[in-house]
Amino acid sequence: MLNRRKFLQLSSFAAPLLSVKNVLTNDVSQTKPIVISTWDSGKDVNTAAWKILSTGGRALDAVEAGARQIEDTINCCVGLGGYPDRDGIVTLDSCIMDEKANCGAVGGIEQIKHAVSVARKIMETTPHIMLVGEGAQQFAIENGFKKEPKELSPDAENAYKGWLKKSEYKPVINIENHPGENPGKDEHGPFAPAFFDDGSANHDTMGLVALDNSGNLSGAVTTSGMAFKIHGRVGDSAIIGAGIFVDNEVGAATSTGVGEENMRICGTHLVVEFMRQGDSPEMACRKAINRVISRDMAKAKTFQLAFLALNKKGEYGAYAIQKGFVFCVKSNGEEKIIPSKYVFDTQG
Ligand code: SD4
Repeated sequence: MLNRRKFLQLSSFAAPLLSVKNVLTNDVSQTKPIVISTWDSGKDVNTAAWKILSTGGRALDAVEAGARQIEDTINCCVGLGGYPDRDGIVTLDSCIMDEKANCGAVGGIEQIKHAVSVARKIMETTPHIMLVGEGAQQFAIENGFKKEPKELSPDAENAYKGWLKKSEYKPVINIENHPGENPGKDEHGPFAPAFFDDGSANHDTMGLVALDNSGNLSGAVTTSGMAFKIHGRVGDSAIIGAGIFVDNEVGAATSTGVGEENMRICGTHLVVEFMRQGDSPEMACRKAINRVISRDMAKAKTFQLAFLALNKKGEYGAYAIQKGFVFCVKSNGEEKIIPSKYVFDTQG
């Protein structure tokens, strides 16, 4: 018979195997609290969110703290250090949603660092959900947010100068190459840079969703949006149901990639609805990706779009159109960067 000591020895032997299984299937059950976030920069974002989740805090506070962490990072691809629009102006989109379907969003806001906190302020203190442009900035300043200088970060400045030579709006397929973990071309070094030398941009969005100890879900997303976009363009990261969606009975989802392609299908809402019908988070993301691809396969090969989802049990999963999307997970049992499953390997 298996005594307790033997069982513990066996389980500690089995733990690494179980965690390999989890990487392969992304299947963990009854895990809370937990936070998952887009791209490898999600690792530090998760750490910020975890400070709140691990001490019994609210998922809403955790996702805001995570988004603020990356908005604070200087010279980063998300936030005011990100790439500007075609007129050389950085504009941010963000949205946030809690377990009661309260939500707030901000689109095309300039010179305010913490777009996610403006979105939360809109959610908590106004009868509205979204403010955009000058009105959003005015609201932020009235509510004590500091107006930041207009200048571009050094990286963004260089990229913009490079881009101006041709001034063509041609988003690159956003990927990250992790040697060993994510086999493929590593010509951009151990981690693909956010921005390539010719002025083209990689990824610029942080989306995260969390489940707290009380079993409540929340999500937030923040971005400088597609580089060199037309001034005034607002992307999916400001749209509830596209950038994020939360249904506390079911699950939550977030997205990154070409926002227009996500907005066409209200992607994160769709992912949550698939989970409601019984799909696992990964299958729900896969079905939303299929919805996009089935409309125009040839076009889908030319852009990146990825979904990341978490259900009420703390199970998570992701799916991307292109190889190269990674996401980060943090819970009591795991802290990982996981390469997402994908449909096409056009970069390989
Ligand atoms: C947008 N979805 O503005 C964002 C861009 C993005 O990684 O996710 N980039 O369309």
